[in-house]
Amino acid sequence: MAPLSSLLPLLALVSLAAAHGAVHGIVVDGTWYPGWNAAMRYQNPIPAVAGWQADNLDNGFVTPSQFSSSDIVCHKAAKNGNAYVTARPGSKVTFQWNTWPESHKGPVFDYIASCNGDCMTVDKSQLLFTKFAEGAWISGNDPGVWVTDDLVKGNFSWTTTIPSNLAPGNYVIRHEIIALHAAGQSNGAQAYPQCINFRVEGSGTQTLSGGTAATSFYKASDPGILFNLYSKFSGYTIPGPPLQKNLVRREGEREHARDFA
Ligand SMILES: [Cu+2]
Repeated sequence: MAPLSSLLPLLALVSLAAAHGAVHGIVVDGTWYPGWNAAMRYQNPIPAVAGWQADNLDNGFVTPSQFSSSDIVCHKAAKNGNAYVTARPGSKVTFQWNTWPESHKGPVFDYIASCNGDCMTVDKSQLLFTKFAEGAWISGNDPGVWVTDDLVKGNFSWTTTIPSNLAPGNYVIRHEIIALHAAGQSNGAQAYPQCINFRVEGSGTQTLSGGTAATSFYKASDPGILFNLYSKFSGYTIPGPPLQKNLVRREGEREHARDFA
């Protein structure tokens, strides 16, 4: 039996990983697909799942000093997922986190990029992302009510919709929470990106154009990144590229944050 002293660091790692959370499942129109969880890297062979592999067993987040590094794309040292989630334009997609601490308030985003081929082999530095859903501050201050509170209340889940006329093809959806509980100090925000391979079927006609490399999304000095949650604020500037409403909004569709409430 191993001495207790040699087990303690391992226990600390496990509790940190559990405290932060990861997308351990994706539900599309009622069908469950496994996401990535860090324990899978110890399995042989590593299971083929649509969630991208990431080294997020340690502290579990990407800091602002790494926002221009490849780690911001799909989390730390991410490697392509080896399977696909199947969806259609208009599919309801739920990202199921295994847990999320209530203290980790902040914005939640969904971005999508075409793989222009196979997402299992695409070079992540070539992915150009379009933001198609977002939510952030809802009301109050110090710290106020945020969409992450709804995520926690909703059994750690976040539901979004595949763009309603999206052309068939292979896509990476990058779902992300940025936790702001320590963001009042420089380099204190915590990004938790999670990438998932999607195969979109159907007969949509809208292709993605433009898009932004994830390494250009955020700067450490952005007002929504360097932000004191524990102050008397009256608004919040959502970081990152603009939401592409033309991609996702059908006439009369409500804003995501309210949909989610
Ligand atoms: Cu944490």
